[in-house]
Amino acid sequence: MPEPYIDTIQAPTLNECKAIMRERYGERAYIYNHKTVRSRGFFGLFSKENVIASVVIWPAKTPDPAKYQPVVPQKTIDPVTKEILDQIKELNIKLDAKQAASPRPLPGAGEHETLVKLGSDLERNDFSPSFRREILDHVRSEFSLETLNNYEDVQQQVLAWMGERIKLYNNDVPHKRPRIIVLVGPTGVGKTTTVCKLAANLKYPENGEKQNVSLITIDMYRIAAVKQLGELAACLKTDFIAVDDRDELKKELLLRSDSLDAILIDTVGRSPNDSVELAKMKTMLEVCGPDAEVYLTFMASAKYPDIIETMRQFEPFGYRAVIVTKLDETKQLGNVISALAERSKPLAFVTNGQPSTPKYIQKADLLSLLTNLEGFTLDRERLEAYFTYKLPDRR
Ligand SMILES: Nc1nc2c(ncn2[C@@H]2O[C@H](COP(=O)(O)OP(=O)(O)O)[C@@H](O)[C@H]2O)c(=O)[nH]1
Ligand SMILES: [Mg+2]
Repeated sequence: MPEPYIDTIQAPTLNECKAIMRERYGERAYIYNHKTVRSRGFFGLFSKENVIASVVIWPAKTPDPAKYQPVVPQKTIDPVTKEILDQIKELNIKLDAKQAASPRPLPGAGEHETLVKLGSDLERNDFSPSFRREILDHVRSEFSLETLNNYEDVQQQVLAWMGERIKLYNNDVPHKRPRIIVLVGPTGVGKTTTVCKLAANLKYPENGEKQNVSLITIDMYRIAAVKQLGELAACLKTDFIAVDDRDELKKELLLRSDSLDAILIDTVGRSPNDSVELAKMKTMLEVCGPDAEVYLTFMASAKYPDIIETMRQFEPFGYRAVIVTKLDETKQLGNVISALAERSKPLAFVTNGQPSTPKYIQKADLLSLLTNLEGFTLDRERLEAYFTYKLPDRR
């Protein structure tokens, strides 16, 4: 497939971005994503809003170099600036949460019927109020009254925007031996089962070399949990050990580090509201080192506020990506999509069945997340083409 040309345009308003886009590319271009950024002046004074629009030109057409020099993004940021930027990001997240809490108009009487229908479709799929507003605002600003009449078109564009907002975790990179894979998350979400699915995947891969793996549990409070993992480990013909303190974990990791390709750690199954417990677990897991791949695990059917709360509670573990379990139990994935998008957390795997076999775990992919949303009919071919060229850096 020929590559499209993609550009980023910055201007004080979306309309000005559109005008620049038309001037550069004529009718072949459209804005597929935009966000408003605010540059903050000293003490919050003199702040200025700018819109950054991502533009795709299809079929590809490059602008006249005499008229336009693409801006090369600055790659290196000094540590002090980075810290300030991080603080601003944090403040913005809090501000966004506040704004989300104060009602801005969702579609009501007098709005185009497409917006009303879309609003209710988003709601019944459990999208968060702030994500629903974001999507609807996007549609209001991108579609003219005339194009709004084509619901099918609006729907495909909305699915594409949703896909844009989900990051996928790319794990196909060379790993240091042994990989240490840790699953954290609330009780009952499927951590133990998922650890075994991952272990089975590494031990009996469809392609590639068979890996030598070992399982460790620090879920030592429940005899049943230890027994559960022990039995699963036996099925996998895999070494298994239960540890209950930091020194023991360190010793076991050292013992295994020369002979193994991967060590998978299943963690404690107590309430995540028990902050003392979580702090203890965090101290214990520190011995895994900075290269440990920590994944946060939660269920697809969890309510949006609970997912956000879980993400907050497990943030200190520095998890790299998320595993969403039990996709087979729900079709309403708006909660998951909203939380991942709003917290910018990449999705690594999804699971969709009780048995601890590789069949029931998959690498995350956008289309399967978006396929089953209620009321949405996904045009697979069109979106596949869209994602192939829109998300190269996230795959
Ligand atoms: N339907 C379904 N059930 C699952 C899935 N993964 C795990 N489970 C079930 O969820 C329950 C809790 O799983 P477990 O691994 O013990 O959760 P943990 O407490 O987080 O370790 C068990 O009954 C599992 O069989 C899944 O992908 N789909
Ligand atoms: Mg468990």
